[in-house]
Amino acid sequence: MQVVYSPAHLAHDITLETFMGLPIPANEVAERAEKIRQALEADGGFPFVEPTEHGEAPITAVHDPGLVRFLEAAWSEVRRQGLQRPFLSADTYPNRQMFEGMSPDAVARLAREPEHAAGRAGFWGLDSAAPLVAGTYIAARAAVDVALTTVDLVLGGATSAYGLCRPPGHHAARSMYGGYCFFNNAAIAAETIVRATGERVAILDVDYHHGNGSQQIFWRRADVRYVSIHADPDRAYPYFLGRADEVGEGDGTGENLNIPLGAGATNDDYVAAVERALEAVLAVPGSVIVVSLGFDTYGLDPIGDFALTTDVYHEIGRRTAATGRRLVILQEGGYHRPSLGENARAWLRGAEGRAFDPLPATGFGEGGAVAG
Ligand code: Q9C
Ligand code: ZN
Repeated sequence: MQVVYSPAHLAHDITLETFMGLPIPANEVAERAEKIRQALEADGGFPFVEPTEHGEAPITAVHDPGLVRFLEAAWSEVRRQGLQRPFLSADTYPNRQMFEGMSPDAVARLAREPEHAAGRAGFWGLDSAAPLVAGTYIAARAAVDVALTTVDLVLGGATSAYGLCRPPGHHAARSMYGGYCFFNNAAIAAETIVRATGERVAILDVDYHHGNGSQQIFWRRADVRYVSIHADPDRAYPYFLGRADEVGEGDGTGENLNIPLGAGATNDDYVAAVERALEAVLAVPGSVIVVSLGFDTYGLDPIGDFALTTDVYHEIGRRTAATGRRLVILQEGGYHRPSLGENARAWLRGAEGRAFDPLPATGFGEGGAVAG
């Protein structure tokens, strides 16, 4: 299987994030993508290709141009405004209750982008967990090109291809970034496939978190079905979307399927959920599935609470490919760095119908010891 990778992600050089008001070591770091790249290179069965530039039009096909302009200028604004911070995160968010009792017209007029960079980050951002630095925009644009080049390979005849997207994308909504995501790589890919083929597309999201951005973008759409397995938002980010009763509206009614799982979900729980999800995916006509692939479902993930093991990723990849659909597989989350490479290798080999032989001496599983 071909792998699309760009070193441009290294420009999104993140070391800290904040959690509940305190700085903590960042989860979404460059080492994640490098670990996956190294493991797939060591495997030998994954030819690497560089992305080609696809421009801005596929991005504004799903995102507000205002979001693109904000992300493009955000860091130069931080500097221009003399803000002494290692990364930009918001000071104040426009909580919906701030406008309680005001008409939708009044809210549209009043809730507008302010001048201060920390207010702008609140206007466009979901949360404080998506630090933005000097190289974020260039890396986020490259991640979109990685996704779109993966689409090109599959529409060009490949059965499947993998885009090593970083930063990830599924929390980014039409007019909002957040959750380590800036542009919604999977949504941009799905929209591009719909426009190129006229077929319906299904997104299968197996990241630990609910892909609120993907759900929002296609909420009223009949042509893109969104199916997600994730931690119940009662206890996990993004908290305010991802419940089982969210089914879409208008033309999109019935096209959104959320499968929330409890803490400690096992391989068996997860495979049962995958069976349900694949049934919903196969109920849609069309030849392509976009997979939002996260490994934060892994038992040792620092921000997840599921109990999955490497073997089950091989099995899920195998079952997803056994649908007979072509797969555009795009990387989302996964934060246990020592296991990321093996988990990706297992999933992708499963999707190709190849056996999984663990690489010798990777030595993970022992308190995060990093080898290789
Ligand atoms: N203490 C993705 O997996 N909250 N995004 C983290 C950590 C944000 C995850 C809290 C999680 C975002 C793509
Ligand atoms: Zn995630």
